[in-house]
Amino acid sequence: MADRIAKLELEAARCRRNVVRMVEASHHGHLGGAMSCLDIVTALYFDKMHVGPEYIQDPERDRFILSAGHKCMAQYAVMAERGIFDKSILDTYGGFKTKIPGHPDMYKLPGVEANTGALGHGLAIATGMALGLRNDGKKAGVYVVMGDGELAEGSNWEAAAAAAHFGLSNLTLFVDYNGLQISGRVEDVMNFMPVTEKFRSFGWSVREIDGNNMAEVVETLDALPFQQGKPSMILARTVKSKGISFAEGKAAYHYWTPSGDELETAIRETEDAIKRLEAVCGEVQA
Ligand SMILES: Cc1ncc(C[n+]2csc(CCOP(=O)(O)OP(=O)(O)O)c2C)c(N)n1
Ligand SMILES: [Mg+2]
Repeated sequence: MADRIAKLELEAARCRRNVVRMVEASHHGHLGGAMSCLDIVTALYFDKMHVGPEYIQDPERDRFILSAGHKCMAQYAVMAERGIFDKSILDTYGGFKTKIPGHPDMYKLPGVEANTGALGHGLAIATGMALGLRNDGKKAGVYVVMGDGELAEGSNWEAAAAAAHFGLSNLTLFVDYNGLQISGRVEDVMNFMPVTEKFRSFGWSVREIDGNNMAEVVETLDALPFQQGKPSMILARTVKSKGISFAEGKAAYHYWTPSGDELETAIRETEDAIKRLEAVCGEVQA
């Protein structure tokens, strides 16, 4: 288990460096939300889901829906690290005719399952997918990452009711609870706490974890579905801009246009994290 967690932490560190690489190339991007959900997305792509470059068209593949599409640098970083597209494409982030625009586009990047960016649609899309897969007798799971500010979209609650009504145990929702949205603290803009009780009352099976703790993320994924006949919801407490010291927990870094020596600092910090975790992985294997 220690070996498995250490390797995933190293993959997450490499993916954080990929996020910074995209900002290096384009000079801007949604840093905060990408970094907060990145450990979860890494564990899904590297440890949990049946996905990969060879399975893009496979009807049995698991489906990942990034409902909060602005967090897409996390998904691109992980897909590139997982070999689903060439890493050189990271340097085209947000550019003209790129495969990796500022919100994910299934018509541009093979492996993206749905176009997102307008908040509040991913869970409804995923609910339909999960129902369809079950009706077709497929074992594939559907995994959604949503933002905590995004909970304010009313369409989520219609989807939450439908997913419970249909008893979709093949559907898993992570709420990336970093406490911040675009304009400040979620509890000030639109408070949806207690979120766990709301989902429970809708008929979901619910857990609460530290979403930046890889061991907790992996244990949670291993325990899915939490209850047969119910969809699973994980309230994942995270830190916005996790891994970038000057930006952690600050609403101002929701969208980052680097100034001063910020970019150099972010490169150094993410590269140091990789080196540290490479050493740990070497020790664990030895
Ligand atoms: C329907 C809709 N309304 C508003 C926006 C603008 N918007 C982009 S990101 C964001 C904040 C989302 O906050 P949260 O879900 O907490 O994600 P985080 O910023 O923490 O990644 C908003 C309001 C949008 N993309 N879609
Ligand atoms: Mg948030």
